[in-house]
Amino acid sequence: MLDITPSDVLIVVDVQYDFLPGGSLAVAGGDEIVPLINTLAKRFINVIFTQDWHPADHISFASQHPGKNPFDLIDLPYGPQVLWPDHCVWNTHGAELSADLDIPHGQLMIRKGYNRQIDSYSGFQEADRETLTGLAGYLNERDVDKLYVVGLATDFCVGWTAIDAAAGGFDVAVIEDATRAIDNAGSLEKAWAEMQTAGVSRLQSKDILGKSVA
Ligand code: VGL
Ligand code: ZN
Repeated sequence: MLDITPSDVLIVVDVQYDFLPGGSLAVAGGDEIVPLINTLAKRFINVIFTQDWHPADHISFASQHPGKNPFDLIDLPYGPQVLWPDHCVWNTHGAELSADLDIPHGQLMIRKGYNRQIDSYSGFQEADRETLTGLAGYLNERDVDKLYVVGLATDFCVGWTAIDAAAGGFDVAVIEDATRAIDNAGSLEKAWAEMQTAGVSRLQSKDILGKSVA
């Protein structure tokens, strides 16, 4: 069993209504992980949230590209971009974190994707791979070495956050059963392969809780 130390950080990625059943970009089973995330969070002194937070005319929305549909791939100045249904528009219900999260000790919220022209799956940097969010600086100032990542979606915001964390020199693990995936066009398998290459550990919640939590 893994020992969680007082300096370890749990990052809870994008547990927002638009990614939960009934939301505009619903991730299958997304609601199932909320109780497990609450249980895991009790083991951590340090919990950080990310929140996908887009303007209504965000460049990642298919609605902004005439003739395009959600899940189409386009080329943007910073690289390929999957187009999405409108989601997580700031100040809408869909952008709110689930009220079923019970993590009162959460200490920081990183909003991402608020620049109209650049998407941001990762909690560390935007999709241009230049614009930083400040999260690495925050963690480094706090002398954090080890990160655990949970939330939605495994193959996009969880995966990119974990890979950027590893690239930034953090020891990072994704707790697989506390994530759910979009899994579009092989994206989940690809994300796990990329995470493995980046040195991200793949854990299950029982590795931390010491028992299987159904
Ligand atoms: C996400 C697609 C678009 C995510 C965010 O949270 O994984 N996916 N925006
Ligand atoms: Zn988004």
